[in-house]
Amino acid sequence: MMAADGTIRHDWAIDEIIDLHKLPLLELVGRANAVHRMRHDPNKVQKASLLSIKTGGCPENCAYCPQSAHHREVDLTRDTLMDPESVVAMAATAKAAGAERFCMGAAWRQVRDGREFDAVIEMVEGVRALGMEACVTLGMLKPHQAERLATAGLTAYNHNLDTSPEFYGRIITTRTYQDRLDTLATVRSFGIDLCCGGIIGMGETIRDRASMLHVLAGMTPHPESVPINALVPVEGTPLAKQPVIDPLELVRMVATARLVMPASTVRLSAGRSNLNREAQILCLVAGANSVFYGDTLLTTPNAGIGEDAELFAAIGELECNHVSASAA
Ligand code: SAM
Ligand code: DTB
Ligand code: SF4
Repeated sequence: MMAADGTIRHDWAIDEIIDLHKLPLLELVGRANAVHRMRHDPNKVQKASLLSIKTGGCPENCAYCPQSAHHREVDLTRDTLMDPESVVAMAATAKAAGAERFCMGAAWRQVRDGREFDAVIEMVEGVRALGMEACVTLGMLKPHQAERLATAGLTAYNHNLDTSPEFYGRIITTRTYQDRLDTLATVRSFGIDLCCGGIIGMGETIRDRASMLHVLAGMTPHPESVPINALVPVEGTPLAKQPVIDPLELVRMVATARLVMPASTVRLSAGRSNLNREAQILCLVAGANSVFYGDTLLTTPNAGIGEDAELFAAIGELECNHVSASAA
């Protein structure tokens, strides 16, 4: 069993990760917190704001996703790509409310060259000009597209593995795990940071969770950013009836991610609205150091800004700019 020494390793075995994950909870959280403190400011929680710049109608069939065109029963209004000016204005509002990072998501299978991609480039440039970090998630990318994003100053590209290679085929069949890995390698080759994580609570086993962490921790370097989402079951998706997970499962997943990727930013992502203040704080103690901030994620409700003001006040961040805005 490894000591909690914060060493960066890329050779974790799945069984080693499982052993960490099943440690007694207090031991696991204690070790994760020790590693966290070696590598990060324990009082700093980065606020990232999320905006759906193009909603719904996606050709992929991800079983969890309300934006897939395959799930016709979902109550969601499709929307075309937003215009860059409004997006950058929303980023400015989010910044005024305390967000340091602005993440823009498009329900695309892949990027296509043309007017829409040009508009996304403009959004990235605009967000960077505000002095914020910019992240986009646009589906699969070709090298020349990654290059354009890098030139526009993109900080990070979000592209999740979602689950283990073994469980993946139960969740998505319109693209392969290898497609995901190929896009990640393309992004990386242009010097853009990777934001890559997954979802728990889709019916996968603990071994699947460890196996996903094994793939992430096997990357050199580790993804700079690792979002850990808890499934938000959405009516009309194939996973609608999946029970909401126990918050302590999220605590274990965050802690294990922190132990195997000591220097990465671990983002407590979707599912936070099902966690009370204390459970969220436990996740932060266990090594999460970022949250999505604002009333909505992409299409589903997030923890509210008011509740987050209480959360940040409780952990001692007394200056929480309380600005009410949909993109904040
Ligand atoms: N189409 C792009 C893609 O899949 O890469 C970007 C958008 S997609 C909505 C971004 C991520 O959101 C997914 O990879 C998934 O991890 C997460 N996500 C989507 N729906 C979710 C849900 N209902 N619960 C939790 N996470 C979800
Ligand atoms: C990530 O891992 N989680 C965020 C962000 N990356 C793009 C998205 C969560 C989406 C939750 C479902 C929704 O609101 O549509
Ligand atoms: Fe499309 Fe992304 Fe949703 Fe999958 S997760 S259906 S690729 S928007």
